[in-house]
Amino acid sequence: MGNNAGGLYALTEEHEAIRAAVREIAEREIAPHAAEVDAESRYPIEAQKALTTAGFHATHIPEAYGGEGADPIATCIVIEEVARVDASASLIPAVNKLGSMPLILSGSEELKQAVLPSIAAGQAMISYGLSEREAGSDAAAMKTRARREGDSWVLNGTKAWITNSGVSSWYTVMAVTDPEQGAGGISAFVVHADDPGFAVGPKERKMGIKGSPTCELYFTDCTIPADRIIGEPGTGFKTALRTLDFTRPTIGAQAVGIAQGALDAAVAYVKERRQFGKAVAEFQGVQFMLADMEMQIEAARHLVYVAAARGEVGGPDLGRLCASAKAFASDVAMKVTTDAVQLFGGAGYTADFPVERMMRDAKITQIYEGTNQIQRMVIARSLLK
Ligand code: COS
Repeated sequence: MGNNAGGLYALTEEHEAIRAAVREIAEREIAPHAAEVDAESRYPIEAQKALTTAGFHATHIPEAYGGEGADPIATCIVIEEVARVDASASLIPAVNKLGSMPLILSGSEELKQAVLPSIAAGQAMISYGLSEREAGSDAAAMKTRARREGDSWVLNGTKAWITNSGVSSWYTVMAVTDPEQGAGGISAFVVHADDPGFAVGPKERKMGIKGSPTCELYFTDCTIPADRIIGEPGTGFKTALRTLDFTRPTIGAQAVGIAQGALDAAVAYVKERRQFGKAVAEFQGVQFMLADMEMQIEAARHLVYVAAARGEVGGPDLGRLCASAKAFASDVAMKVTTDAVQLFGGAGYTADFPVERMMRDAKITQIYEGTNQIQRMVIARSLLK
């Protein structure tokens, strides 16, 4: 629980040291490739190597499984600082957390020992398979099935929009084991890319986060050992939603990072750009825009850290707080990146500057890990219950 007793938070010297270390790596080894990664829709392999070498690829994994055991705020800071230069690359630590949280929260000790050390060591990554084409916001409407056969589970179906698919070795997959039970008939499993009957589809062509592959997963009599189930049969949907309570703040952190990157670029640009005989930074209208961007980012950052810290102690308002952090920060990222493009004028609309990429990347943070409409539903349900 450390510094976050009661769910309150304070940033420590260690947090600031982590921020400085990640920023240095991000600027030196990730930022120089970000435009090319986006233009070519290629995986940011340089970022993966740099983050893995420095131990920033999956900081949340507990020490018992060879990880850093970093607190949730530290993990948010890592994601934030990587997203500040390249949102696609920030999905390496973010999706490693998303894919492994079901296991950390609900898996057997044996399964944790079988999977988590490879992720902590940077030998493998893990993705999260909940959504299907016809089961996005209504996640419990999934059709992928898993049936028990002797010492195995056999999976059939298709998962959609799976982040980092193809580059991950492990996949947490939610599937229906008892169709009579609705959400209570869904179970969670860990599938390995080499398991028979598992395949990854072609890459989606996307608006943003182009460096992070998004594909379908195909299960055709995909056969896995019986002990790859996470928790008891029928607990998978709850595990999947509980996971999101721990990872929606990390998407908030990604959004804060994207927004900060756009503000930093805009501040530098308006000091250089001259019109009407002076730097555009000297116009009060521009200054007010910058001030609004700064206020929103700082507010989002603190809400994200509060929500992340609350995960360590739980409480009835955890889901509401995490939904608030994700929705607020991602709305801020969309607004701030759009304003950054505006401050760059015509130049901002071209790929010569990073702000148009940041604006495209920001959009997904309002959609994935639950649309912001779903976040507002979660918040309102919690208020009204
Ligand atoms: N933690 C643990 N359990 C939870 C939970 C949470 N945060 N939220 C809900 N549950 C439980 C409920 O208590 C319920 O169990 P009981 O029937 O035993 O009470 C069960 O899970 C089903 O919950 P609910 O009835 O609320 O499910 P709905 O089908 O109404 O769905 C929403 C709830 C819409 C909030 C959920 O489907 C959701 O978050 N959808 C978005 C999915 C998403 O984020 N997709 C992105 C994928 S990751 S890129």
